[in-house]
Amino acid sequence: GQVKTIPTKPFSGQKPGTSGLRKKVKVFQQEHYTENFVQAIFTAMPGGSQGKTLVLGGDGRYFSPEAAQIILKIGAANGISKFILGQNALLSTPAVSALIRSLKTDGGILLTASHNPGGPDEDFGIKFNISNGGPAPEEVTNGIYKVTETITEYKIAELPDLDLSKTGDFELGPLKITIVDPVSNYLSLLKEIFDFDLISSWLHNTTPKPTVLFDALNGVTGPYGHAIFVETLGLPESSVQQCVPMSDFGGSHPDPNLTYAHALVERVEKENIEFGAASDGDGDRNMIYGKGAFVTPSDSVAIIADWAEKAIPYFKGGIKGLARSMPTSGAIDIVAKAKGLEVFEVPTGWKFFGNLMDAGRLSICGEESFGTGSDHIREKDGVWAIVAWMSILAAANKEQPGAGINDVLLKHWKKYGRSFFSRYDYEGCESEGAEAMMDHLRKVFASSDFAGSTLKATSSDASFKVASADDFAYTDPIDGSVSTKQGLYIKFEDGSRIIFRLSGTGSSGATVRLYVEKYSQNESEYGLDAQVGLKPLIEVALSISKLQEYTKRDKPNVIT
Ligand code: VG1
Ligand code: CO
Repeated sequence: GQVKTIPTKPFSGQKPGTSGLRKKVKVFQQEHYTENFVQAIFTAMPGGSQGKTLVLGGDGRYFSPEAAQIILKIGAANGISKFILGQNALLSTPAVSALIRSLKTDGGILLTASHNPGGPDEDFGIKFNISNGGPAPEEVTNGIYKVTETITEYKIAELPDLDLSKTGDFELGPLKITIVDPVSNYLSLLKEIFDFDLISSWLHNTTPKPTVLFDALNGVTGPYGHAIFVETLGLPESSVQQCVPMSDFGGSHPDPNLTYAHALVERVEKENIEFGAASDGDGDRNMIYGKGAFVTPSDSVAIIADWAEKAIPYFKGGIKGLARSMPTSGAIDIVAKAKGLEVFEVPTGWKFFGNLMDAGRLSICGEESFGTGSDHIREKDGVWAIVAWMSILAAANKEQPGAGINDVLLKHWKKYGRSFFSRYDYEGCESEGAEAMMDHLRKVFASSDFAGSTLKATSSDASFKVASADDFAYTDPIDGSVSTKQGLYIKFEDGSRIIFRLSGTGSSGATVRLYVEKYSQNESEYGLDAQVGLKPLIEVALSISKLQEYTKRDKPNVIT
């Protein structure tokens, strides 16, 4: 194909956020918009694009096939030599990471806006991952952004569209193309990590048999879930639902939490299902939910870390270290302490875990936002977390026949104490008001008498003494890079915390996230609803931030 150079002008705002560039489909469909960003990736990728091999795939959302064709043509014009694609451009985010690593490619391009809704009027996204399989670090994403600010032309090869529907090896102009089944490489990785016989024997040899429900929320993990739960573990078809990937996720929000995964929650409660789980649009998030039992993501990663050596063959040789994102509760810190392991606190976003894993200092980590994973790949991994939980239940049943999710939770809290945690999301706020609220908090923090002051709840006489308050900054212990302004936190003397952040994954407006955490070692509190225990802290957070005044919102859209 002949290479054409097309003149273009920069678009503002092509700055990758917490996880890639996410905008409305209509924004990506503007003439040259997608092309500019794709060209910027090839221009800014480490070591240049010449002769490189990349994995390409995504969650199958609307505009993915069109974007894939554009990437192939611009890639060909920029000297990329080979693309490995998932069939129909489908690959879960963890599967892309696994393919990059097992085929030792130079990186990958992911077509996803994760848990954001899809369709002609919803979101699309493009993310670049580097050769370790993880999201590009800030240095690279800042480089991409810089190119988009001054771009004057892009190169594109005149090639026919590639038929994405057939697997096999192909040639497209100068490009070598391999189209793979999206599931098989990932499935064999999971089979190396977990003891599927152990899980199977728990599922089939326990009386009464535990029931399972996996919900892919019409996202990309449907085929992965079917291959694992039905084909590998021999569960009935009724144990998976919404497992056909849809370009608009069936019109719903493919985010596995109590609000958006209500179809799962309802069936689990109605049918007394022992083990329920869901993942998000691109498959990197997970929710664990059994009858009457919800596992907070902060507890989930702590419990996986606690059981890993016992229940998961991959960790038999020992755990290197643990980590969490800053807003995630400290439950995992307590497990680390008990096991004598290093634990790291990094900013929000999976890209911050990669260096620690590459350096051999991190095995298991998680985020409060339903993200859990390990160093088997460099992305969080929803299906991995779900199979990890089944492994824990299988192992727990050997010690205590009939043990369910709640038994595992209670045992954990009795041993380590319980971190009550909740996040309030105020979606669709005006950016100006949200920024003003953050500025207001920075001013409050800056006053010399803030540390040491006492903040009072509004509906009770509870009060909290401020130990410290700051804007979270992180220095990467491996490469020394510094990331500032990663969220405003107040730590209180009793160990409780309040955190404010603005989301970096939205496609328009601002989302304010408020996180609250309180640690308890009082057994009589373990059964409490988190919202009850956290009420005084939430009141303190709302009054100190003047959130209602700045955002004009009296309620969050989502509470997790
Ligand atoms: C959110 C979560 C963050 C997560 C990110 C990407 O970011 O809070 O923990 O890493 O989404 O997850 P933000 O900036 O909106 O708070 V995914 O599944 O969207 O790739
Ligand atoms: Co996701």
